[in-house]
Amino acid sequence: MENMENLFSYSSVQYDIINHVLVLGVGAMMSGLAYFIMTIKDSSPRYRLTSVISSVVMVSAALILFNQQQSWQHAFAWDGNKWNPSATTFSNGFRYVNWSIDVPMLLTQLLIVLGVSGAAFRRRWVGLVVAGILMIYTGYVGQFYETTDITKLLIWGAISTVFMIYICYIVGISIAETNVSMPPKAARLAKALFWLLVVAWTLYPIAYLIPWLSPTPNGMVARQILYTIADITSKVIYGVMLGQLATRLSAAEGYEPARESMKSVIYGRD
Ligand code: RET
Repeated sequence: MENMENLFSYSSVQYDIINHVLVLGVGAMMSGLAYFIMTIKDSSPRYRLTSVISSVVMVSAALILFNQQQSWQHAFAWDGNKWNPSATTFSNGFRYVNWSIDVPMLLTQLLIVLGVSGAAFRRRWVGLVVAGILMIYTGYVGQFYETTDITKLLIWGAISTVFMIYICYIVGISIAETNVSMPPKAARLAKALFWLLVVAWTLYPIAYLIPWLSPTPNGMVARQILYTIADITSKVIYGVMLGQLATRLSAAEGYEPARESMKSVIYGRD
């Protein structure tokens, strides 16, 4: 019963919105999976691991979000007027544990598309993965205190944030370093990816702080909406952009995809 969602009764609208955004999340991950599988040959073989990794992330995220949605349905009972807590509970902790798969994957695929390799890859990769795991598990510990001890929530959250800042720094320098040797359009896309990552990832600590910022049923609705926006941007949109970057770099290296990319449909041929 550690999570604050279990402490409230919800109106039918509040309950439904949470149920619906969780299903939206599952749908986005399943769609992403289809997209990443079908666009794998838009890039040359050296970049294709990014589509593979995106697909892996989609499977893991779709499964956990489906589980969240099912457990939301079981955690409350309708009394004709309100949805009240039932004998089973809802927990956001599943998300944190699931991030142990997704966060290392998302960071690995970035290094691969940027073309970081050899000793530099190994050094950066270890740093990013270790910091990612520490960021997640310190936050995981902290979220157990959200209904009992806000000070502990804030302290663990602050520790976790140090690791997130370190990750953003390593990602930032990796993008800056590789930007110089990229064609201008690809370089711009890589910079946009950096900002997308920073903004999307920041939504997670905001969701973490909701029990402190707004300990109300509407706060809980806001939290699940924030999680869903963060999930779709940090996994699906991020994966699509990385795929586009891989396609551009492949084209600059002389690779000809079997068909046109969506970009050339929308903006005309380069
Ligand atoms: C926590 C705890 C509070 C402080 C910070 C956090 C950061 C979480 C992040 C999670 C990213 C997850 C992703 C999942 C994708 O699959 C743990 C909430 C900084 C950044 C990208």
